[in-house]
Amino acid sequence: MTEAREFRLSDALLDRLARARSVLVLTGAGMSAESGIPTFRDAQTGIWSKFRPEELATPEAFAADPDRVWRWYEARRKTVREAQPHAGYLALVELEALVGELNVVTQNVDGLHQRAGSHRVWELHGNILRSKCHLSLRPIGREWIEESPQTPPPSPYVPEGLARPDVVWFGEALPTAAVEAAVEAASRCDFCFSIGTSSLVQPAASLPLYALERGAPLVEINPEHTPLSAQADQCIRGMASEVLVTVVSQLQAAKRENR
Ligand code: BJW
Repeated sequence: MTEAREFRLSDALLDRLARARSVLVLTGAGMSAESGIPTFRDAQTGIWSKFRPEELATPEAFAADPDRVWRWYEARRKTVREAQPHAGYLALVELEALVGELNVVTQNVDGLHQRAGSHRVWELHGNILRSKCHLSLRPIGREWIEESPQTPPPSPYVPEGLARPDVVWFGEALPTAAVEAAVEAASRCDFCFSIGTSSLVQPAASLPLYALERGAPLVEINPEHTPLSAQADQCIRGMASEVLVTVVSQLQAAKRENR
């Protein structure tokens, strides 16, 4: 494994990427950090440096104090609505045109990959801008939410139901279609990037292992060491935006040379 001092892919890995027919990109909160959305576990700025996860991101927390949890998510929704995808997101859109197929599997709930223009995006932990009934789990439209004076707004479907964010809390099952697509993409890929994730939360953290089992090279982009680092073929210790712009430029140059 190589710990790159600069933000470039090694020549051997660049060659594998240039020949890849299916690329998997797994992203976590670090991908959105440079767009101004706090990560979860970073010591100084992470959301959970101020709150304990079990107080806010669990069904039990919502049952105990729905108003508190709803208000916390309202504040985070505001941040997400104001955020813009950074250059790394745009680099991933460019990457789509350079490889056979690109699947972006994200743990993020902010929708920035889709807003940047990536086409094949699988959201493992839902989307913070959507809401659903906490009992029937049926989707609730933004208009209903905005017109309600209550926090949380009541469910339009079930008398005792409340609106809750359409995200996946600890102990909850991930959306089946997204998990199936993600496992399938990981098992099929011939190159894998893990970007800006602590690689701690399951089942997302296991996806790169499926890629490794298949023999795909794994590149981690993260300024910090993670439990996945030891298994990566290369760890690029930089910020997602700068590294992705560099890697995609490298690939574009390599493709021009081979024309
Ligand atoms: C940069 C950067 C820059 C900074 N550039 N990098 C197996 C073993 C043990 C436990 C479990 C297991 N299987 C399941 C569990 C339990 C649990 C779990 O994994 N717990 C672990 C903590 C141990 N998992 C679950 O409960 C999951 N559900 C489940 O498995 O259900 C099973 C089931 C089946 C059938 C029926 C019922 C149940 C659900 C997990 C849900 C996670 N939800 C959250 C909240 C989402 C909503 C919200 O936003 O509020 O998802 S928790 C939080 O963690 C969020 C994230 O998506 C997720 C991952 O965080 P991430 O992305 O890794 O962020 P950080 O902050 O941790 O790391 C950021 C990284 O970026 C750092 O490394 C930085 O260095 C780096 N970075 N700036 C690049 N500029």
